[in-house]
Amino acid sequence: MEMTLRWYGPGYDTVTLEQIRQIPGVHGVITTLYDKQAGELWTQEEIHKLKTTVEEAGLKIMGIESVNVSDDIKIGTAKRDEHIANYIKTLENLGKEDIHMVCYNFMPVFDWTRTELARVRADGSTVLAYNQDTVDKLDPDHMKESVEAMSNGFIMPGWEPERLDKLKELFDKYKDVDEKKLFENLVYFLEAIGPVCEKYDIKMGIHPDDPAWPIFGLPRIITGKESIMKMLKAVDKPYNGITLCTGSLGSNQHNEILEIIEAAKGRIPFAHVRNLKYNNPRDFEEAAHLSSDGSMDMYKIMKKLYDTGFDGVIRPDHGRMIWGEKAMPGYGLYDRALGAYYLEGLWEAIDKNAKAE
Ligand SMILES: [Mn+2]
Repeated sequence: MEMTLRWYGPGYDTVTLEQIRQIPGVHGVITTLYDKQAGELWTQEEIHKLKTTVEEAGLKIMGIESVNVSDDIKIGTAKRDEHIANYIKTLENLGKEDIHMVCYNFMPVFDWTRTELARVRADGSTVLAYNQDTVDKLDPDHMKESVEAMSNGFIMPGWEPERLDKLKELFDKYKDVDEKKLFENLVYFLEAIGPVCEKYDIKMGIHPDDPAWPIFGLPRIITGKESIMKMLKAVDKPYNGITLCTGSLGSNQHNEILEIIEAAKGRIPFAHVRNLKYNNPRDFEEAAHLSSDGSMDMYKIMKKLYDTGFDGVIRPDHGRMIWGEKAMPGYGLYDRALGAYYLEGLWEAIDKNAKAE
């Protein structure tokens, strides 16, 4: 298990590499070239520069989150092969720079969706929250304005202004893409990148859909155990894995995270471990990582990862905003550092117990 923190890169993150380096046990980051558009090529020089920046701060790049997959690939337009060729070349360049884990998602149009970016909890912290009634009332045609009003000038990954500008057009392009078509396009993509992943030993971890059900009439294909196993079996190779995101999978209360870890063992190169609190079946908010602060049992999740031989990269996920910090919602330093430290404590206890038996 390698504990890391997500870092958005120079100019995009309020958290510095020097700060991350001082979190005990964290020796690496998960990062990205944040200004790259999906479908664009990442040159080896650009990757090398990012790597040098991280290494000069005494840290290592443990994986990329994300190399985004373009909507053209997801929809299967005439441009998809050109974008896949860029993706393959990007993977090759990452492999040459000794980077071996890549997270991506296959969600149409949007990345993760929340309806509030700063809901105030009883302790005065603020968190990301989701309310289905609010989503049902949102008009996708006015999503850009809604998102801008919610995010206080911060840009959520997947919700970049240039994408939101084209929202209506994008929705139209997806109108003939149902779950079956989207899944076929995922398999097409995975088969195409297979040779380069195998050549450079790159593990791909698809991020589950968040929330884990269809929204705005768009299809969702990575929502729970059944769909994950279908995806893993469709391209049954070690390079084709998942990012085990407990918060995203846990957004659907019917998902049994422990069963998913068991079923997908050996195919989990990356884990996002965080908690959330359910207020009712249509409303959840993010919580501190501590089990008792939310609805999930972090001990059991870490234990199951340990027992199934998880040896991948892990990171705490969205944190609360605490202690007056101003940062990208979900991505401040303080609460994520607490989360990392807590998860490391659980892991140490589990490991020592196992070895004492
Ligand atoms: Mn996640």
